[in-house]
Amino acid sequence: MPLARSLSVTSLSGLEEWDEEFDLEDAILFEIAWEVANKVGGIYTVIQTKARLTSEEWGENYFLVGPYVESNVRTQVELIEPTNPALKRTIDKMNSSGCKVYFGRWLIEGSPYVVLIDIAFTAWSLDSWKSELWELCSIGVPWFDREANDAVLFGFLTAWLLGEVTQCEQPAHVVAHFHEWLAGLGLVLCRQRQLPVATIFTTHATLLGRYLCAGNVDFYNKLAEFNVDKEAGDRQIYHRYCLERAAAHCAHVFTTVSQITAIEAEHLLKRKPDIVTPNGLNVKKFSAMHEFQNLHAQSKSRIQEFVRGHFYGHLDFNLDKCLFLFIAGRYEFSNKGADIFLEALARLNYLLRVNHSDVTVIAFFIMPARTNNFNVETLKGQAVRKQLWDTAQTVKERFGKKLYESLLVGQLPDVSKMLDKEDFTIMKRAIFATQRQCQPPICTHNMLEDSSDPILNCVRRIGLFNSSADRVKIIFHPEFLSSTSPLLPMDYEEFVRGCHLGVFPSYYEPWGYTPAECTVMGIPSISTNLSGFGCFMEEHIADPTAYGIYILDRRCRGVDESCNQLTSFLFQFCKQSRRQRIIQRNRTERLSDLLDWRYLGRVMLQTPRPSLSLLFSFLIRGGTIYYRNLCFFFYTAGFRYPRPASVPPSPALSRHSSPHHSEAEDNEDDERYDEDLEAEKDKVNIRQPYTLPMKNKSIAIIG
Ligand code: G6P
Ligand code: 1S3
Repeated sequence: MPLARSLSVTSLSGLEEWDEEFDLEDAILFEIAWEVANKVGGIYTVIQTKARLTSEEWGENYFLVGPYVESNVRTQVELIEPTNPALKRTIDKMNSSGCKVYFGRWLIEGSPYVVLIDIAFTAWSLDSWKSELWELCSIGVPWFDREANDAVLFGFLTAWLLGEVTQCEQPAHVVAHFHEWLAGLGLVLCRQRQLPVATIFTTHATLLGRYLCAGNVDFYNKLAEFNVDKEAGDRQIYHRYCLERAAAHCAHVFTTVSQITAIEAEHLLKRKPDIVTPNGLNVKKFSAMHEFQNLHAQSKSRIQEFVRGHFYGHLDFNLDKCLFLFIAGRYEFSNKGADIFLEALARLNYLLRVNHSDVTVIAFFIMPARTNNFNVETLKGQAVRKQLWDTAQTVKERFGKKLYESLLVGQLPDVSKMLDKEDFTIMKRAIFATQRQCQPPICTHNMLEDSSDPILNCVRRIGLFNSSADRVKIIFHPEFLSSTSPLLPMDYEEFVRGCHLGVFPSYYEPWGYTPAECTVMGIPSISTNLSGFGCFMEEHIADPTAYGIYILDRRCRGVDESCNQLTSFLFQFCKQSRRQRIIQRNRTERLSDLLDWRYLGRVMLQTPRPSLSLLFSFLIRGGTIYYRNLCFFFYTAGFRYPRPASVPPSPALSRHSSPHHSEAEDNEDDERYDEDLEAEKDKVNIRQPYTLPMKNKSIAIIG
């Protein structure tokens, strides 16, 4: 049994040097993660969205530590001289000992200080550090695991940095918060070297959990039964698993992002997290108040433009009756629920067809895979659309000129002569260009692994090929969105605003920022009761569905049943009228504050000089140091957002309110909906900020 695996650490060990009473003005917070100024996945969002608030709280004493990646630094970081004298000495010393450590401001909200370590520059130390790691903890990292090698370099360098900082003449009280296994070794080394650093480790997912779920395993029912060593070994991640487990056990405070991941960590990492800190967002950034409905309309029309090009020659559906659904994220086919989404789309297609629905659903899959650029057919679609637009403009100008000349001589134009032969020729040529022998493509790019790609293979199996008869169409965009794309020039936020529904039926999702982002932009979403977000919303909202937060049951139902439930959510959504969707978006957007970092259960500590042991006993009981002065996170247990006061939308009782209605829908009438809409409008215009009821105003354990 490796040594690190059996470490048992008491909550305060290593901090004997700290006074029993200390002034928090002297405390320094380091937050250490591989995703500092380096976007890989969700941890980037956590750090980036929290930075403003944490900077406000800790001011000059807050430092993020991450890897130096030149391309990121060039665009995101302003390099400056270190501001803190102890840190300046530390960086100078490290740089004169063969390291390359940079200091700067990360150009995001809050402009936090960043310490960026060039791990490649110190790669010559890798072998000796790996030997040291083996001597210390019996963790052997194989040469071929590039990510684990990076974790070793990053870990030794961060421990070196913290060691130097704490060796200054007047050492400050240092709190170091490490995120995820890639940064975890730094924490293990701090403890092993007995640095006077208070450590926090947050896991955003467990390595083993992610791997097990991606396989064909009944994960949640078997959680308590896994032979973790064997499972990690079988998947060739034993060394990574050891690093992760060692960090979790060595930390003074161990946290995770949701209750469901806390249970997973308890079984797989063998330590129960001391506290759950749900992930928030910087809601102000997304806040568009009453404007968000207009933003939806604007972005939607840009997606419609793209669709016009993509489906050229097959535009036999009404774009005004078209709903845009999407799934986005890391390409983990079954973990992120792309498998059951596709299956549900096939069932939805059947339902829409047999019910002769005039609604068309376009489902976007935004999941990055290995490609070799856009495919010709997709680019051609946008070129054809552009050409049709240009032709229409040319004919319009010629028409306008003739009309003008006719009016100048005081005559009403002879409409039959307004378009001449040449105009018709241009238009016919443009129409001929829209002829197409093939169906509109499913995938926008040339896939490198086309024949084994799970989304494409599933589409082949369910037979949804964008044919005219299908009411559900699929577009797979295997690259993250960008406003500079020649195909769909929109960034992710604009795209989300233009869609109607985000669909995230994940099987493995410790938190899940995608539905949270939809919520703050007023876009309804589907998540699951196996995702941190879904469970959080279920716990804190009396009737989530009424707010456009559909929570799929993947916990107590089999796959087929969950798939039926998802199909039913989608079908119900398709049956809503435009008016109902508008009402629902208003309700969804009202939940924004619940997801703001500011509201996620912050409580001010009223004494500026807490006793250390009390502080830590508090931390162990359920708080965590996040903010200076001291603010603590409390889990918002017990709070429930009330059911909406107005009548919940029912597809049977609706009619349109917007200028774009179809006549058929205009004819539907129901007084209750007028009232309902007015009630909703009032609530949106006079938006009342609410505060979550706090468990304690001052912390009971102090004093
Ligand atoms: C927003 C706009 C309306 C528009 C509506 C379309 O509410 O303010 O002008 O009609 O979106 O909604 P839909 O759900 O059909 O995209
Ligand atoms: C993880 O990123 P992921 O998409 O690999 O961390 C995120 C931030 O805590 C979390 O939202 C997500 O569920 C995890 O899976």
